[in-house]
Amino acid sequence: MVSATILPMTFVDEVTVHARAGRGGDGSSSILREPFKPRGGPDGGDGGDGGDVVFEVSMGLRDLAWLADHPHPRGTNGGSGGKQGRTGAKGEDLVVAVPDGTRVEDEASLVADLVGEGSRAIVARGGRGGQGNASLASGRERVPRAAEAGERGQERRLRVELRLVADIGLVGLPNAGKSTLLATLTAARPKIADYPFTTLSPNLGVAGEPGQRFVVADIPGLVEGAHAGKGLGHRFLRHVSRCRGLVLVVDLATADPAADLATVGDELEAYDPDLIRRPSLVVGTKTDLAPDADPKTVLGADALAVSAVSGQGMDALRERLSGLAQRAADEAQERRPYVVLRPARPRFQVRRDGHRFRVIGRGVERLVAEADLDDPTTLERLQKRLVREGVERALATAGARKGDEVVIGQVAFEFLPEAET
Ligand SMILES: Nc1nc2c(ncn2[C@@H]2O[C@H](COP(=O)(O)OP(=O)(O)OP(=O)(O)O)[C@@H](O)[C@H]2O)c(=O)[nH]1
Ligand SMILES: [Mg+2]
Repeated sequence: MVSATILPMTFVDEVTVHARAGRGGDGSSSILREPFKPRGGPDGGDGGDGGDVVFEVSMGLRDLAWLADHPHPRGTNGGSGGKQGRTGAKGEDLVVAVPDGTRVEDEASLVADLVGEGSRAIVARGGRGGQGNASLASGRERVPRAAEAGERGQERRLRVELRLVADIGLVGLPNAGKSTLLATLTAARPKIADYPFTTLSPNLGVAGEPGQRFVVADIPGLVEGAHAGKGLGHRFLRHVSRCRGLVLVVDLATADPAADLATVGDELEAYDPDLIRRPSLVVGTKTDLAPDADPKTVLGADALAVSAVSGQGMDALRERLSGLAQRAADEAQERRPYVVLRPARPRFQVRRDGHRFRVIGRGVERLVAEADLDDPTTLERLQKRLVREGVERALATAGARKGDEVVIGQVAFEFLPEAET
């Protein structure tokens, strides 16, 4: 018998993936031979570029579940060049739909922060196609016999995380009534129950009047120590970080609502001091259960008291919320569609290891990887190129002497500086 289990949908807001872009196609090294022509020309076409891996925001998506199930996104390889100057096909890009607010980091830095419908970034770049011998022909070398190999596609280990994008975030201790507020203010139907940590993943809802809509996020309950990982911890505090305005939700029927409010404020501040400077509003809930509590004295002069049961204070809350959303939008910096940071890097580095020197750099490694080292002409051309790139000088500066071993990519050379030969 076949038995099927339906697993509860989990909310994935963190995932590590290995993205690999497509390899560039090899260039062709074909020589045209035609009857009655003593010598044909080189007619090998270029290889096509490899496909990129691209992330693109799609508003319909809730989380990163697709990436969690497909942690090896790949671009397609480019096609090889052919005879008669035929260019290889470009590899297909893989476009992965991600939710609004997806941040991508590699080991060193932020790669992209994707906010807004259609924001996209290349997270792994396809390799360039190799040049065919037709493109490589020059005045000095009219009939090159070799063609370039295609470049490898970029391969990257990426940490992808979601930081929800919302105008207003509802924050508070577990069981304070946050989800109830979201359900009252918006069409969202979050789970509501009389125990803490009912909400295990953030819910979004749209509130406000037509033309003045704003997105409200119901964030799972915070507890004392959340900033240090307690309870559901900062997994969810990070979703607060992108809310432009905050509503601090406090249950008026607990033993000490003022202390609860202080705890929430402390947790926000400990996580990121900027959070408590955001435009905010304090809302006391369950006023039907605590008719004697005066929210102004307990929670501050600006606080509002509401009850989801009697509906008391709800109209006032709606009004205050759209004011807050407006103020928060005015104060917030313009959201950039996305940032892509590429720190400037020297084109290569020389690392010394005894008498062995390693030259590390994408461009330089590529030159070597693609050269046909058995062909003396190519080898000579490579050597000149490396000199022009400043590799020889850098090696000398690093202390390389004649006869030392120099490793570039997968190839080892003997260091024979031109100056001394
Ligand atoms: N009497 C009364 N009960 C309320 C009111 N608001 C919420 N509740 C109840 O309080 C309990 C908790 O409400 P939730 O909205 O689930 O609270 P929450 O803050 O989302 O809780 P977590 O998701 O666990 O953090 C539920 O049993 C609600 O029915 C209110 O205004 N009056
Ligand atoms: Mg809840």
